[in-house]
Amino acid sequence: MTRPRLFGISGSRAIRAIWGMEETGIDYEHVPVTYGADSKGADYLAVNPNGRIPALIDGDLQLFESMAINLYLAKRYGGALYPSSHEDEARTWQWSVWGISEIEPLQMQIVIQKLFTPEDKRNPKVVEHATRNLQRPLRVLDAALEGRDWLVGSAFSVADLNVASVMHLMGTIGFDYSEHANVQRWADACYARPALARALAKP
Ligand SMILES: N[C@@H](CCC(=O)N[C@@H](CS)C(=O)NCC(=O)O)C(=O)O
Repeated sequence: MTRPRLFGISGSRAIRAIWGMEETGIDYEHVPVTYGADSKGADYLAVNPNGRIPALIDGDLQLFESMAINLYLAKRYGGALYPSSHEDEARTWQWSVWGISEIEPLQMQIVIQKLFTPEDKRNPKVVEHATRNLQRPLRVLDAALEGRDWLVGSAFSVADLNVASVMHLMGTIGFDYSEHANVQRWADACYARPALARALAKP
């Protein structure tokens, strides 16, 4: 049987799915497509017509969207990484969608300012506004983690993987979690996963 193929470099949103793949422990081929011209060539557009990374090919399945890729990988290959009850499965979907809708757009505003805008062109108001607006979802996450180590069930799962992988850039932009101690504790535990270290070591 052909190994699953995962497309995308680790220094991009593809890290989410590379981390997910590493958590499953299965044998796979990593194809380090970049998000520039690489992802706009005809060969890659046949894999992901959006011209974005990551994407996955597994047998007859071609899949884009990092959250969907991780949910699929966890359910198919991840054993206990995927929840066993319908209720926990629904909570996992909830958190996965929440990460990309409540956190990512605000986080990206800060990322664009701090990492992709020349210093003389930055607008501190954008960062202030996004930082302020992030407090509400972070309070929600902090409350959900009160008295528990993980978002769903009693062990690290694809719910933690998906939310923490979306939020991975928060570390790069030096986001201050001091008002959200549960988030900080949980993030530290997620980012200490050996699977993430292996994923980050990939091109
Ligand atoms: N919602 C997508 C976002 C993927 C995405 O935007 N990836 C960026 C790299 S960080 C990309 O490929 N950008 C190239 C482009 O937009 O042309 C996911 O989570 O998979």
